[in-house]
Amino acid sequence: MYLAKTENRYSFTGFTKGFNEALFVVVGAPLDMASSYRGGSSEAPRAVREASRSLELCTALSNIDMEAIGFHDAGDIVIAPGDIIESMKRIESVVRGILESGKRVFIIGGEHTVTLSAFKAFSSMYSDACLIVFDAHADLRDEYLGSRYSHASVLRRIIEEAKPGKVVLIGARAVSREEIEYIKASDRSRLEVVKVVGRVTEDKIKEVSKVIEVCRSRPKYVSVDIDFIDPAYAPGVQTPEPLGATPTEFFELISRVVDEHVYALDIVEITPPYDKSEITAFLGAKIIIEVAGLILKKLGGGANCW
Ligand SMILES: [Mn+2]
Repeated sequence: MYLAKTENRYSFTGFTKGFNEALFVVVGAPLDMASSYRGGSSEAPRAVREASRSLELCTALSNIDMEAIGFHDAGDIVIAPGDIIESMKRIESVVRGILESGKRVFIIGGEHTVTLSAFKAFSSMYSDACLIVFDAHADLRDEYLGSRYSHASVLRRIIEEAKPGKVVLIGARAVSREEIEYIKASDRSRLEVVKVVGRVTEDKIKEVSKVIEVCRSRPKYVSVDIDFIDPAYAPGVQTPEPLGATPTEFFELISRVVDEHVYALDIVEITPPYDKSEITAFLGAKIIIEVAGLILKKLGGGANCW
């Protein structure tokens, strides 16, 4: 069969499963319009797919054979050049379509603004939803550089417009006074922040587990702004911020967060033009594969590798 010798090098992991058979769907959202510093995140879906083809598919954290499970790669959402509002509507409608088909969706951004659109689709289906965000920043400004749809305002817009049941922000090592005031004035049952600066200690892992407890049986959307991880390990980001976690520490934390109720995950702000040696793209691809394995393990499905 000649097909065994061909591959789609632009699909996630290199071989794509049919939409109907797949539980996991990968989609690119190359929105790169409202960033304040350096651009290039629209290149991330391509870079992450390329990196994914060189990773093994036996997961490290859950010992699941993801090669046997597979992903459907839905391609990239078509962005309307220069029109952020229309582009955001398209992201929302594509993500809603995937979720309504009963799939788990992995969204490769794009800048963090992608999360606003994708989470709107999510919360319209799951009113009680928990949004778990890993981010060096708080993204809670009312506006930034005159824009209300800036990546620096995305969490604030999500809270106002999509009304999540609960937001847990993990990270927030680089915040402004305005954002600290906003956090202090917020209802803790709606917005909780676990500040992570530097090394992730055992106590910090316990704190995250405790805060996440209220979301245990609720539908969860996990948003990973890759700048949560230290720029030494994730240099290809829009706004690098020192004193981040190592990838090992990040995987410790996310493995406490992910369970069978995670229906969507996005990875945002990967910026390939600044990604020396493709370090950040590989990390992004690894996160998707590992989280899929963790979900499957909790669902009691999938075959073990070892
Ligand atoms: Mn962010």
